[in-house]
Order: sequence, then C-alpha cells, then structure tokens
Amino acid sequence: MRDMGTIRNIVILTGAGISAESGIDTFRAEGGLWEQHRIEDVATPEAFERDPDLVLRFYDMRRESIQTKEPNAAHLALARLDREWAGELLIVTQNVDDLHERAGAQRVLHMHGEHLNAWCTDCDARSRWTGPLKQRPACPGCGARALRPDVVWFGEMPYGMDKIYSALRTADLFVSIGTSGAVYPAAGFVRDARELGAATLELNLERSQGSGWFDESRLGQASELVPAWVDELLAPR
Ligand code: BV8
Repeated sequence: MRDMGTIRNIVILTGAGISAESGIDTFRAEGGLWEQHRIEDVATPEAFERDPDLVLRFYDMRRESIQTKEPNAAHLALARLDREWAGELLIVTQNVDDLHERAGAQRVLHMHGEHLNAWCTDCDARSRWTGPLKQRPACPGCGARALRPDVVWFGEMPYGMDKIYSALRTADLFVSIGTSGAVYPAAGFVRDARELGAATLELNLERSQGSGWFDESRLGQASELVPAWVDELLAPR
C-alpha cells in the first residue's frame, strides 16, 4: 500500500453495502432486491415501456422506504473526511439513496441517479420528488404527465462519466466500499485507477468480484471499517 503521506487526491466508490446497516436492502444478498424482482422486469427502459405501473410501484416503495432510514457510521465517517480532507476528494456512489448527503457529505456524484429526483421525459427537467409517481403526476416544469424515476437503468448511460474519469486520472488512491463489483462501468474503475497509477483499497463485507484487482482488501462491516480507515487517513503524520 502506498505511503499514506503521499496521498492527495482520493476517489471513493460506494455501493449498496454502505447503506446495508442503515436498513436499505442490497441487491445481490439473500432476499436482496434482485431476489424479489427480476432486473429485466423493473430496472430497464424496456420494463418501463412494457409495464410502467410495476416499475413505478417498485420505485415508489423504495423511495418511501429510504426516507425512513438514517445514515450510519460509515456515511458519517466519509462526511468527516469530506470536511477535513484538504486534497481532492470525490465520492462516486452507485446508490440512489441520499444517506451520503444526509450525513453531511458534499463532494458526492450519483452515477446511477437518485430516488429523490423525478425526470420529465417531455421537457427533460429533473425535479426533487419525495412522493409517489404511480398516479402519473404533472411535471412541475411543463405540466406533462411524463415523469419517471431519475435512476439509471440497465442499458442507460450512467451520469457524470467525464467527471469520474477525470478524477480517476489524478487519483493517488481509489477506495471501493460496499459493492459486489457486478455492474459496469463502476466495476471497472479499480482497473482504470490501477492503470493510472493509483493505490487501490477495498472495504467490503466479503470478497467481491473485483477483489483480485485491489492492492489491499479489508473485510468486515462498513460501519467499522470506514471510520477506522478515515481515522488512519486523518491521523497527524
Ligand atoms: C451502461 C440503479 C453503457 C437502479 C443500477 C455484460 C458484461 C458486462 C457488462 C454488461 C453486460 N451486459 C450489459 C452490461 C452493462 C450493464 C451491466 O454491468 N450489467 C451487469 C448486470 C452485467 N451495465 C449497464 O447497463 C450500465 N450502463 O453500461 O451503459 C455505458 C458503458 C460505459 C460507459 C458509459 C455507458 C448501467 C448500470 C446501472 C444500473 N442501475 N442501479 C436501481 O437502483 O434500481 S445498478 C445496481 O446494482 C445498483 O445501483 C448498484 O450500482 C449495482 C451494483 O450493486 P452493489 O451496489 O454492488 O450492490 P450488491 O448488492 O451487488 O453488493 C453489495 C455489496 O456490499 C456486497 O459485496 C456485500 O458483500 C457488501 N455488503 C453488504 N453489507 C455490507 C457490505 N459491505 C460492508 N458492510 C456491510 N454491512
């Protein structure tokens, strides 16, 4: 692992595992989201075309649920790092919950969108949205009844790719927290980071599909691993 003292620019990738201890289901665990619903039935543009009510109900249920959850010690530790880290820092999250923001983090990029935004397919406006979409409410911008979840489905272009790759190009350290490494392009960031010269660290409950690409993997609960790692990084040298 690179000497901590030489680290200035950090890119962090988070996945569902960082929100698991807040009570938000992950995707691929026992009884996880993809066990209860087939991806192709609820998380693709084709599914929305075929059965919009099913898809809207799936996202309405999750949008409502995340608003009853609280950030955990891992989100709070990353928010502390965001406040105290003098170098570059970008938290790229695959998660569509708002727990990073509610913990106080600011340098956050939701590459797969956000539950709490609605996207008008008529006027392209995004509006903050906390209620259901199933009754097809009117777009606050143009009035059209053409709102969908502002979430990146399979086959759709993730958000912020230019910003992510430019952060990876200058990263000294890439840290992956709570992700199975199953979904691209996010799962490929560790390889990009390595090729571009960054040190790579994985903090996860178990070995992931990408574990072999990391200089170091620490296994355990995010609420323990992440605060300990942030303490290490911020310790006076
Ligand atoms: C794209 C939003 C073109 C929706 C999501 C064949 C081969 C390779 C790739 C493909 C392929 N066929 C198609 C593709 C591309 C496809 C893809 O990767 N498919 C996979 C299934 C093979 N990707 C796409 O379509 C993407 N778009 O490729 O566009 C492109 C390409 C390049 C550049 C530009 C454009 C779009 C993908 C986005 C899909 N939307 N989410 C929603 O949320 O409903 S993906 C969804 O799964 C999540 O958002 C998340 O991002 C993703 C991965 O899940 P994880 O976050 O990792 O969660 P998971 O449950 O899997 O794992 C949790 C981990 O946490 C576990 O490891 C567990 O051990 C750990 N954990 C659990 N508890 C804890 C913990 N760790 C610590 N502490 C704990 N307490």
